[in-house]
Amino acid sequence: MKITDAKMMVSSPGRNFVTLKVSTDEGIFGLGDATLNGRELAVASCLHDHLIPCLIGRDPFQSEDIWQYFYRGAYWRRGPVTMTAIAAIDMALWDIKGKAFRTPVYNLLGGKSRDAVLVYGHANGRDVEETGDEVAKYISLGYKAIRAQTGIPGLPSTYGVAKDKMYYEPAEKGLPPENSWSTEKYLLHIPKLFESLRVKFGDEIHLLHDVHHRLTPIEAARLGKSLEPYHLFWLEDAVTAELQEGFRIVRQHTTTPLALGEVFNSIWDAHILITEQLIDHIRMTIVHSGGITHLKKVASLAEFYHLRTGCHGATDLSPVSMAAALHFDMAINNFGIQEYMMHTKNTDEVFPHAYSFKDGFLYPGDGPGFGVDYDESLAARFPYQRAYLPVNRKEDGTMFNW
Ligand code: EZ4
Ligand code: CO
Repeated sequence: MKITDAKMMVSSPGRNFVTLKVSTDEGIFGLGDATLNGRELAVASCLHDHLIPCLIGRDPFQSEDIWQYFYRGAYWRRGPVTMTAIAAIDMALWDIKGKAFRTPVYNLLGGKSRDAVLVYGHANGRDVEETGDEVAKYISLGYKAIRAQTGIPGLPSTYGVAKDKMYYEPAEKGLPPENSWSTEKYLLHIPKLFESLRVKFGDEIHLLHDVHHRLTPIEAARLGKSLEPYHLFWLEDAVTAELQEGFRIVRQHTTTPLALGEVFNSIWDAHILITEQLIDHIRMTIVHSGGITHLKKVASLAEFYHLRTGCHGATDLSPVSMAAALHFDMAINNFGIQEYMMHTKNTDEVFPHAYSFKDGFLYPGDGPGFGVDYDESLAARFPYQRAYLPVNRKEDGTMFNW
């Protein structure tokens, strides 16, 4: 089989998505997601201007060699733009292979290791009361695991508190919006949220929380300790992780399970975290970490160090990414949990897909490949719209992490 064409398509059915379609001389095509929130066109150019010309004519079954060609074969390695572009190609190749063998991709990765994929949903509110109401809503929808975020008294905006409750979308059209932040106010408030949720909903429901890279190691240690009575499933992205060694400090002080890595692009962002067992869940995801080919190696290394996965799965990951993650989640032994945010109706219509939600679990479907399609003529009705994630400042105006 030969790759005859590869087309990079940008559309905005509710939000911006970059989608790669790789076609072959046997009429089979594969899809890959290349969406990098707020930097969509950089990945589109990387694919269109630099990688696609080197892809035409290759054998799509040689996904390992093609991966190595674009990673090892390049002098300039890693980084989110490059690794997302490589991931899109890699995804499309696995999709082609599944279709060629008429089997779901999970069968090519070792077959089903479980019946279904445990997911967590997103409850958020302006205050503790409203977040509690949202948690109740997710429980009634069948969710067994729920991430809870809340507004912080005295701050005009907080990460994770959405305008539209069902479709959380942090990117905004136009130039980047500005949020404001106070570590002191945050640290005082968050334990009150989880105390209230445990009183209302008991011990069984899995609760998660995302700090979104806002604390220093010792502050994260304090938060982790103060949340221990409420036994979180995980505390996510407590500290920015350019300095992996920083997690030694967090780890020494708290037994709250730690999750990290939605912004990581390769094993070289996580090798110390994994081999020193500094975290419990690795959140690297297929689209931003070099595709299935790289992530299965990361998950295998993590398996030997008692880590489980927890792939990123926000709305800026297209249904192609979501499906790829589900096939991966089904197949590996050390799967932990999968993040899941519902896409809007427009997104679902542009990307018809086989996966479905029932009682807190996602099912990938048993069709060939990933089971996702892309309606090009419908997508053409939703052109790209410039949009950015917010930036964040401390209350005195100092630039901070978003
Ligand atoms: O901010 O996907 O856990 N989920 C998250 C997301 C991220 C967005 C960034 O593009 O942290 O809400
Ligand atoms: Co996150």
